[in-house]
Amino acid sequence: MSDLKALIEAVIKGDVKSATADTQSAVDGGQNVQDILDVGLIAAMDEVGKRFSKGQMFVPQMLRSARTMQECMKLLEPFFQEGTITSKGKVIIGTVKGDLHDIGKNLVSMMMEGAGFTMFDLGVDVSPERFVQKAQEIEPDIVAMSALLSTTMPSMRLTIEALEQASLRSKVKVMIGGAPVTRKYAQEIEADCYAPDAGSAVTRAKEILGIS
Ligand code: B1M
Repeated sequence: MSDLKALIEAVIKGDVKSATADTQSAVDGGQNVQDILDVGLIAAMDEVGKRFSKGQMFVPQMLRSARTMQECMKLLEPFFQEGTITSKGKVIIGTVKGDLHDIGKNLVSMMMEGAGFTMFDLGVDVSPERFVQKAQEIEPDIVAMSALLSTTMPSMRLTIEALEQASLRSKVKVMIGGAPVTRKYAQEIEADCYAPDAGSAVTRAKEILGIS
């Protein structure tokens, strides 16, 4: 694995120009794309989170790093396409109410789309009512929710309750994920599955729909 240090530094600094150039040169140099993502971009965001916790970085810088990562992810997106034509299923995805973090959710959406799912991305700050409304409209196979804040996790439970109230719960599978979310929490709120990362989100989605 070649050195991804420069890329990590550029993402931490929020230097879009250098970071995208480093990503492109890693791709052109034959670096494994999954490594660029995991060992480069995601590791950089982990470091940003640590520095934020220690008071060494603040929200505007965190936002710049996030934008930088998103630009780099665009360069990697074509590599996560499986080239499937038939849809593996319809998935509504969104970051729950009160939560504006979308990088992980976008990554999950990108990987799932690449694996052949038809994605309906509702964006961030998605209320239970909005999830229900979209589910009524498109009759998805999966409702997928992301939360990055422990304070917004309860919205996942509220969304499941709202699906129940709309008589939709038995018709859809619910998948949840995000840094503070755990398997135990998924069991507690009776979600159908929990995925710790974007790669396993694809595997778990296939499992719960009984497809390969
Ligand atoms: Co925020 N933030 N942030 N932030 N932020 C965290 C999450 C935090 C852990 C930082 C910290 O304190 N160390 C902390 C949360 C603490 C907690 O509650 N547990 C935090 C905080 C406190 C806040 C604010 C409250 C700060 C403030 O204003 N005082 C504020 C809240 C705003 C709001 O949402 N209402 C806030 C704001 C922001 C920014 C807007 C500046 C920016 C987000 C920009 C954006 O997303 N467009 C931001 C960022 C960038 C972060 C960190 C640094 C990075 C998050 C990230 O993108 N990681 C983050 C620290 C950290 O996570 N280390 C932090 C990379 C991404 C690929 O990982 O999203 O975890 P992640 O996704 C993973 C998995 O979780 C999983 O797959 C992905 C990887 O494969 N996954 C799923 C995600 N969703 C899934 C769904 C699935 C399955 C898997 O199925 C459906």
